[in-house]
Amino acid sequence: MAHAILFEHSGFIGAHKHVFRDLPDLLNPVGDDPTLNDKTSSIVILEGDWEFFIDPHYQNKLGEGTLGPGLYPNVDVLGPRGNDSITSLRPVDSGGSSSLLLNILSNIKSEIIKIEEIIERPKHGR
Ligand SMILES: [Ca+2]
Repeated sequence: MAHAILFEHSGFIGAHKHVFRDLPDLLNPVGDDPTLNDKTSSIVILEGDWEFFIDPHYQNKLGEGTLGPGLYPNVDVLGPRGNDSITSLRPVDSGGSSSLLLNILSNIKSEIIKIEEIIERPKHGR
């Protein structure tokens, strides 16, 4: 499960908020409190690759690419506009499906190697 924690101040200090899924609008969260809108100054990512945005509904992306698991004591990593500006965020779908795909590809590869060995065997016998 994707898991990020937003902190109000740099160095993982102040109010914080656990996020487990797409959060389209920190200012108007459904059934939640809006206190961390435009306030995030440090981030812990426990699982998943996340994207962060200045505006609601994933508009105006911060930084390049995604942030993966790690401790980010300030949000410089999201670029000069990153501090106190996050209003939406989401995990990029990578975890489950791609590792499943990699497992399938790995299994296919090992089957191909077995088949190649079977095909090669008679040649060596001649
Ligand atoms: Ca802050």
